Amino acid sequence: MLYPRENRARAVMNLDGEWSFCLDDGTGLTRHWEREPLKNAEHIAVPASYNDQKDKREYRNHCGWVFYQRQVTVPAFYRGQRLFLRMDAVTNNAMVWLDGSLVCEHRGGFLPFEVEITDRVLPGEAALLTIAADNRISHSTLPVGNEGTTAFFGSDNPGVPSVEAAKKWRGQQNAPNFDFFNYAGINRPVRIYTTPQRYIRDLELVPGVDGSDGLVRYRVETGGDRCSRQPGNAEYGEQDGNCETVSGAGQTEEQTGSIQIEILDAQGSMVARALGSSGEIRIPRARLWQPRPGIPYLYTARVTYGEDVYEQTFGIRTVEVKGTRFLINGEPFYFKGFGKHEDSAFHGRGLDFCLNIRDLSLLDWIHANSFRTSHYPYAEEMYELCDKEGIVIIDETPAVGIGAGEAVNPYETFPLKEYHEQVLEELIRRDKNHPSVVMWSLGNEPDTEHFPQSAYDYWRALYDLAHDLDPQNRPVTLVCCQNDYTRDIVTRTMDVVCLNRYYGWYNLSGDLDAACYGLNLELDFWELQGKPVMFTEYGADTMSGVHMTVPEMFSEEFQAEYLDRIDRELDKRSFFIGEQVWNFADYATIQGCMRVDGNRKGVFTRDRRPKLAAHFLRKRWADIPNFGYKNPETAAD
Ligand code: E8X
Repeated sequence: MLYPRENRARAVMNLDGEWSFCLDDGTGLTRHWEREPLKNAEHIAVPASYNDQKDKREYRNHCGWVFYQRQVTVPAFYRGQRLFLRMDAVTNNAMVWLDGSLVCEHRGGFLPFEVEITDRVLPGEAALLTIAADNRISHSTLPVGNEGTTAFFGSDNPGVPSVEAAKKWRGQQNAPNFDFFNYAGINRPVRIYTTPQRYIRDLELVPGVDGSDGLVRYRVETGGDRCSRQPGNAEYGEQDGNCETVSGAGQTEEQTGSIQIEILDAQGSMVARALGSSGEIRIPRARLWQPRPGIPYLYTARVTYGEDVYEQTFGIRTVEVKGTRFLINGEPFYFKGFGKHEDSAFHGRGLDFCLNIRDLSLLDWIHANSFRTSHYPYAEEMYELCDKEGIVIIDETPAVGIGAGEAVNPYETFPLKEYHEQVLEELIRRDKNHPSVVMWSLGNEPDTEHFPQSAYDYWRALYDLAHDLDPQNRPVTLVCCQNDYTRDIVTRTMDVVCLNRYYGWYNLSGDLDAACYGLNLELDFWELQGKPVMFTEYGADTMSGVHMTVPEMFSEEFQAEYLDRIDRELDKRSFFIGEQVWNFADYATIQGCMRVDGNRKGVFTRDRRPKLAAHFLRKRWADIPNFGYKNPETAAD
């Protein structure tokens, strides 16, 4: 799916700003709130989660639908163009109406969806746009919610629902089976964009290297097999019969001949070109996309098709797992970075450009080279920034929290598979061209221990699907929870073994000697598997401002010492290819007796001030190069 971009053939109308807003009282859908201006509406900012915008418990803890509304007038001079309405993310499920009629629905809160509305709006006249968002989570959603219990941190009264929630929401309640606040609403931009009648629908770019040349395989998908019938725009309706059928498959020679692709270098000079809907382009003496501090060199593919044009930046770089190494451009890469969240004061999970810039600046400051989009796909703008700044991304689906205790086999009990396939497909379709994305994560910390064979069958099928779907065939992983790793038969089959481990925090709490001992027992096990292994999480909750001379848990000194001690063990293992600390910054989560105003494992505070550990990591990572940190000769391949 292409990101909306304006150019000489396309316009983009951004619908962000202040919208009208109502929490559903349970009657919104049956009473058709979408048909009229919302009554007793409040003002709300888009994009942003609604939860923290008002000082009301009902906003923070709402469970169910909410309604957003605004008038939209597409300019009269857009007449004759196709119009698409695109929502980048509505969390978790969405319904969208124009003037009271449903134009689309979408399941899933972290990926874009769009609908052609050429026939639904009259350019020059106002239309009423209503978007409803449902934040409910359950064992059949991704991320996963618990049902029939009170909270993530376990019910001390099994079977007893939270009284307040039960009363207020007719027995419904949201009980995340994950450790971040279930921020909801229109979290990312809403836009209308235009295209000519025959248009470029998608573009796939697969970079490769041949000696000093770059080789780019490409495929263009087009749309516009019928001219749209636009109200008040009869001339377009009448042209129906003259439109050629042009779409991805089954294109004629003559039609594909009208597709042109030019490759521009970073200065905008054309360095190669080709005709046709697919093919291979050679770029002589290509410059590679390299992670920072290397140069993340970007080319632009400019596709033209009839009147339409679309430009997509891309990088020439290769990614491959070989033995126990993770190779970028053929060289063994070492991951230094974090698991992150989209999380900030007031905005919740809403797109915040300034914060993204700031976060990348901090990654630069601390000499990190990568992060994981824990625990859901992030806003597209972030990937674009990372493409430009040379930050490496492990791109994760929203599959966090699959598991329901040792008594229930989640893979046989809950209908997740199809939905999981859908999000994986949408994720790869959206992010396939980003050079920054070097690996897919199918999910975070599922139960792989209690029902090992079911887990294997479930995750291996997704692993195969991800490889099939990705034109670049990037490595695929599944992020594994601290568990009895000897029982887990799926993690060891992934391209990279990604471990979340808390020796010295959740287990062997505070005892770093014992923690290192336990960690080494486990590392001995992984050494035998012959795979590259990395930490995608390890960390310690830390209250900024708490200092100790003899470091104990929750102090800044403890967090720094914990990282130092664990890192020294990791350094001894040549198959260990990376360290991503949990978490980049403190963030909001569900309240509970293990959380003091959120999860405090941030190396930065929520307002991005460094804790002591940030200075430690900055020093450590300054001395760790992107490539060749571990002696490749000693790798077990
Ligand atoms: C934590 C992290 C959590 O925030 C993250 O979303 C997933 C958790 C640790 C699980 N991983 O709690 O801070 C640890 C289980 C240890 C037995």
